[in-house]
Amino acid sequence: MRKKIFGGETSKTMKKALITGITGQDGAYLAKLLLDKGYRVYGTYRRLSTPNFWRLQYLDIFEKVNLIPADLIDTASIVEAIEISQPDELYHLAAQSFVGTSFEQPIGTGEITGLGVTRILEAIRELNPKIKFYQASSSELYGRGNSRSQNENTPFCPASPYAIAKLYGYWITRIYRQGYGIFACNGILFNHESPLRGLEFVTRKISNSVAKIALGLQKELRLGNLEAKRDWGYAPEYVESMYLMLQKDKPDDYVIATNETHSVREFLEEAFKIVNLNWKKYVKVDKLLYRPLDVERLRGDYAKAKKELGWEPKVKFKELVKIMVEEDLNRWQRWLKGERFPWDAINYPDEHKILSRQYRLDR
Ligand code: NAP
Ligand code: G4F
Repeated sequence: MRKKIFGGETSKTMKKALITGITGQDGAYLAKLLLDKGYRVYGTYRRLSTPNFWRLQYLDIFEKVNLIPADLIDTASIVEAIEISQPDELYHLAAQSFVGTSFEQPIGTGEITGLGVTRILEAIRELNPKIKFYQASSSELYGRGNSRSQNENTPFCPASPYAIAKLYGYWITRIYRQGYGIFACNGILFNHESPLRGLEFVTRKISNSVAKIALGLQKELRLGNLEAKRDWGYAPEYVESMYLMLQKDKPDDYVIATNETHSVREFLEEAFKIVNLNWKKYVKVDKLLYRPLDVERLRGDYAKAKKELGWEPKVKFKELVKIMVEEDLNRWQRWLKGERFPWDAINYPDEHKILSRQYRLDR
């Protein structure tokens, strides 16, 4: 892997970016965007027993990015990643990003998603305070607050170990900006989805299951809280806002959203409509999939991003559902015909085989 790092000359004018979490949904899309803009792109990945580069392969950029092993709990590896890549811009996307898991692993989530941000900011302060820094903040910060829509001035009310870790990340980013003059921005991104979304998140769980049910590969779909409402946008558009924030003259924080809110139930209806099936025949609500606390409703007001970054969403709810269901349908059809390609769904276990603390308590 290291061979790739030293494999190419960097011209003096070529901008360099380091992306933590390049193997994730946003990391992959952002890497593609920056490569298209002429950046030399470095990305950190975790050593796993089985490599996890399918998203980079899917976007056909695996050979174009430079990979550096690093873990957010290991400061030395972060320092090394910065020393090797010497970035102009650092996009910090790596995190334990699943809210459900944060209830199972609250301490690990705090370490990785919260303290991990300080490890990176400290490394920047020590090594090169001129590096521009993007922090992947989240609409989960607003949690169970009662505003009808949320903007940069709305009070936070986090409702999960994930959200409180992100709140820490948000504030430490502001503290390094104000205290040390580091160019550090928070992108407060509302939920954004795509065919590269992880299978545990509700949108992709639905699109993948709908495709399998339509093809006779799955009988039912078990879900938790259908009444939760989210502001869902399209991930490739959202990563563009990250880039735009780091091109400004001054660092600031921005809400990125669509200003629409839809329930999980509405997502289901739309998704099953695409394959001409009635969702009620296939979906079972499973109390075991409810979270100890859930965020009821999110809707983001992106007026500041529109005014100052010139950013606005183009893909809205119905089109997003269509993109996701059609792509999962297409993948399963190709797979059944014998085609082989980089993909996550084929190795994903049935959720009933995953025994969590919640399952044990209820049984
Ligand atoms: P994702 O697909 O889950 O990707 C997370 C990335 O973090 C993966 O590359 C993962 O590596 C890496 N990672 C996890 N633990 C790590 C550790 N201990 N050390 C180093 N790397 C680690 O998440 P995403 O949807 O792209 O989201 C990107 C960021 O935006 C996250 O910080 C997330 O919390 C935040 N965010 C996401 C949304 C959204 O709707 N997508 C909204 C707001 C904020 P592996 O591939 O090895 O697991
Ligand atoms: O898809 P979700 O797991 O996403 P959630 O919790 O909103 O978090 C995502 O968005 C955040 C931004 O607001 C990010 F910061 C975070 O990293 C992540 O990307 O769940 C959405 C809703 C929840 O209310 C959940 O209770 O769907 C509900 N839901 C109902 N049944 C389910 C299920 N969620 C999942 N994952 N699985 C279910 O079976």
